Amino acid sequence: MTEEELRQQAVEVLDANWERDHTVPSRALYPHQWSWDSAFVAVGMALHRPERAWRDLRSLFAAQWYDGRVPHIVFDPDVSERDYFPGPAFWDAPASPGRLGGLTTGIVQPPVHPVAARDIYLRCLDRDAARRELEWLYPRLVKQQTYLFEGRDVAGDGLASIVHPWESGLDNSPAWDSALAAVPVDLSLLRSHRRQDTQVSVHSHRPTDTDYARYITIAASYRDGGYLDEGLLEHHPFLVECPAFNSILALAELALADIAEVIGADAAPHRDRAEHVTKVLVDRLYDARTGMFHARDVRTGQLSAARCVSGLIPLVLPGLPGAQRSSLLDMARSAAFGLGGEVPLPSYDRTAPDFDRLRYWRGPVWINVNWLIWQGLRAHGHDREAADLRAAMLGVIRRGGCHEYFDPVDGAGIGAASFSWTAALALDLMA
Ligand code: 9YW
Repeated sequence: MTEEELRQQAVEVLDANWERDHTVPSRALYPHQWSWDSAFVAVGMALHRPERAWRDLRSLFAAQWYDGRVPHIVFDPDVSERDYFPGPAFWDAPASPGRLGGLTTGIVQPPVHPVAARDIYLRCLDRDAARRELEWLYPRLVKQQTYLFEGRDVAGDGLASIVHPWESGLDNSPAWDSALAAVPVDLSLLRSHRRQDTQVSVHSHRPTDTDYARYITIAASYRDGGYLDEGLLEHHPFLVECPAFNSILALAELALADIAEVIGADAAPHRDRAEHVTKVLVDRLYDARTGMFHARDVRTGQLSAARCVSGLIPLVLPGLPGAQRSSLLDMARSAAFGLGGEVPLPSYDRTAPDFDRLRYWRGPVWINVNWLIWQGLRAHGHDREAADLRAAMLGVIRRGGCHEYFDPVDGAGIGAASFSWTAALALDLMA
């Protein structure tokens, strides 16, 4: 497939996944609006349909909660409760402002949106119209950051905690295994609520029933506490500081600084916060013994031993100190992740005994995290390796199509076939 044919295919995927005012990640598997998916999608959609890119972000932020959190899913009221589990009835979220009348989850995802907003702006020819979009979004983006910095600083160290593996966007990553082990498994929860993902996708690719039962227990605990963040340390069963989530939190501040300059707001506090988070990330989540970053279980204070792609994402930060930058590059180039090879980086250490080439975030290649690493390589001036990674990403997409994820051994496309962020980021890579 030529680049032109891939571009055409990617545009068709995005057009087919557009629904009224947002893009669904995949028609079959994910029929609602997902938070960080909308941001990645907007980056690529800005190239051919900027008005839809803005609309997607606007519809997501129209469902923002009063406390600033942006829900990880905004449910489409026209989709049956049976088509995705857990749906709105399970989440039972309090009414929030927004056209969907409060049909949302109560958890969040990484705040990629400021990066998307800045990128759409830079791509828009009508700068005045684009500036008006930024003026509408900016206070909402800031409110989301404030929620994460204040409501979610559970450990009081300046990093945001996630309260559920779904909040990371990397659902069943081995990074959560040690923290999840303390969560009781009640498989009867899956008998009373039928999993929908395993009806439309291959079971051996998806999180196990044990993991899923734990996800439901954790979500129910947060819901039953009224989605309040006070006192989480005393009663919530899962609290983790994720290096990818916090890197994106800092990256968001850098994008907000750029946006602030465009609309005449003060950029300096955003740059200061980005610098501070970068420093705390290094102090708290970097392990000199492995030379990479690891998730911290806030309940025990322990760093996870697992070497996951999330531990390389701090590379996206231009202010990462030289020592960490070079050790992350060494790890990325090592046999564990294989930067420079024909296939992009896997989600988990290829040399680990429990590396699983098919199961979701326990091995497969995902384009969005590789795209972040690609940004990092460019930010640090590693242009040749950035070009190699770009070629590897486009190579698997050209051979396999716009799949949800790819086999890290032979590069075959697996998961949902017409997946929005793969299509959108392919467009961005070819821009
Ligand atoms: C789920 C929609 C979401 C992504 C996540 C990915 C998966 C499963 O699909 O989550 O049920 O939410 O892990 O990153 O946002 O594409």
